[in-house]
Amino acid sequence: ARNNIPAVAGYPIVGNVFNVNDEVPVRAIENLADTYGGIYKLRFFGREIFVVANHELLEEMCDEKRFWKAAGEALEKLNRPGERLGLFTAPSEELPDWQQAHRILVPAFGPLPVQDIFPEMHDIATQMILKWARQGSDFRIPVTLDFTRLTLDTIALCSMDTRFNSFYREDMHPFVDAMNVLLGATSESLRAGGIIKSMMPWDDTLKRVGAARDFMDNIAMDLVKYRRAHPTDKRDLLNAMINGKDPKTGLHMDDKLITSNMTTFLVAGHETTSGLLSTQTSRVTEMDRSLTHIAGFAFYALLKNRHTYLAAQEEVDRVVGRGQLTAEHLKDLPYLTGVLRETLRLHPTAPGFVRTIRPDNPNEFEYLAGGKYALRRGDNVLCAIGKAQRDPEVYGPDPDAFRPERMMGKAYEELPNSAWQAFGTGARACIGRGFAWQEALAAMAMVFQSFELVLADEDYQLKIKQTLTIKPDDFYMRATLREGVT
Ligand code: MNH
Repeated sequence: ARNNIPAVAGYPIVGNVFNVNDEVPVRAIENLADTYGGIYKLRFFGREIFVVANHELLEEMCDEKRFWKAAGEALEKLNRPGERLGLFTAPSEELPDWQQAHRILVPAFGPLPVQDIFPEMHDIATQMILKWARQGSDFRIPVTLDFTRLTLDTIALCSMDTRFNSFYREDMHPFVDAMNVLLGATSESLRAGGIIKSMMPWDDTLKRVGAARDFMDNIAMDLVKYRRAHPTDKRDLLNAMINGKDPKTGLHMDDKLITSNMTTFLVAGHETTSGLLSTQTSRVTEMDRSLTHIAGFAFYALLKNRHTYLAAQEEVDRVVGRGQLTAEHLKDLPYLTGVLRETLRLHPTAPGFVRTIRPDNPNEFEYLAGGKYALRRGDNVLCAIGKAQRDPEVYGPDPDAFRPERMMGKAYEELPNSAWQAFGTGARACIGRGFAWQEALAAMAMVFQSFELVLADEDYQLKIKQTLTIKPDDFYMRATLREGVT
């Protein structure tokens, strides 16, 4: 049954390296499902990786009794030998480092602590609003950059009471540059060019990545040291890690483990959320045509999107009005919530995760689709959620259309469990989900309160850039203050 899984035709030795050698590798992987179906097999230099790209099989892969997370090729590249492992890239939840950090941090990311930091999120979003207002309606807002500023400054302020002040500088905080070196090289190393380059004796990628890692770790380590020297009683993530005791072992996290999780939050906590915000805003007048495959569909989507823009604005005006946004308002924004869910359905900013047979599962083989396919212990399966979340079996005849309504109320509740997996699943699911949700909803509501938005380039087609996560590229809009906003 393992041989029933179709293999993508490739070349000797390199295998399928060139099949995914796309500007956006995950897009190439999603597109292969149109030819090979909901499960298929890729080979890179003799190493096999399975891809699951429909909802039914994804449901099985999300079964915690049979499978669990494998860090996989991309994430494992982010670890350095001998280093303490942050939550995200830890190869297994059996590792003591993962368990300790998980037990201490899950409560710190709970609903109440997240609500406590609403004022900090509001503060940073206000900086962005003021900047846009000052720049005036002719200014081309570099959307992805400004949302990167927003989410980076927010995670830095909320997690360790530090201001990166990204809205007050032209360039990005050097942390972002270092992070881009790291993520860029990681993505690159999975592509044909990168693989071949890494075989060259003069290739300095590892050295550059190492330097970038040192730089990021030093920023985080300085923050930990500073906090130890200047204790506060703030209920932020840094204090949670410094003061928190593992309920099971009674132990504190040491500085190295705190540092590596701090770096993890700074990376995981802003790339994904900024991508979410900027991609969702692109729906204002445009729809992702590169993904729909149906050229004429864009026109329909265009009209559809104008309607969703107006509906979102109407909800904000009705629920929040012109006064100051509070954390309570966020519970009463079902349409905006649907907008964010629908955005992450079409453009999951963390576009996939890897699953494998659990070590405590006694079976050597796991069978899928009632025995039709088999996976063997050690096989890695990339769950291509960007494709599975567009499965017509679940989302009907228009899975590529942007329709927030299907992500609201009863329609949303009745979706099968794994129909929407943008935050992952099981013990290794996103720890920052509530954090990201509050941040994204608040920023979106505040932008709608203050501005009328248009595309800066009327005929802009969404371009996607992938550096591990996906984000829109070259996307600019203009913002005009709405009447009565002061
Ligand atoms: Mn986040 C894991 C998506 C925001 C911190 N995150 C995951 C996973 C997905 C994910 C998917 C599971 C990956 C896997 O199975 O390999 N995360 C998102 C998205 C957003 C997001 C789409 C925003 C939108 N994440 C955040 C924020 C933070 C954060 C904000 C921190 C402040 N995420 C994490 C951490 C993990 C994770 C830490 C790893 C959890 C673990 O394995 O224990």
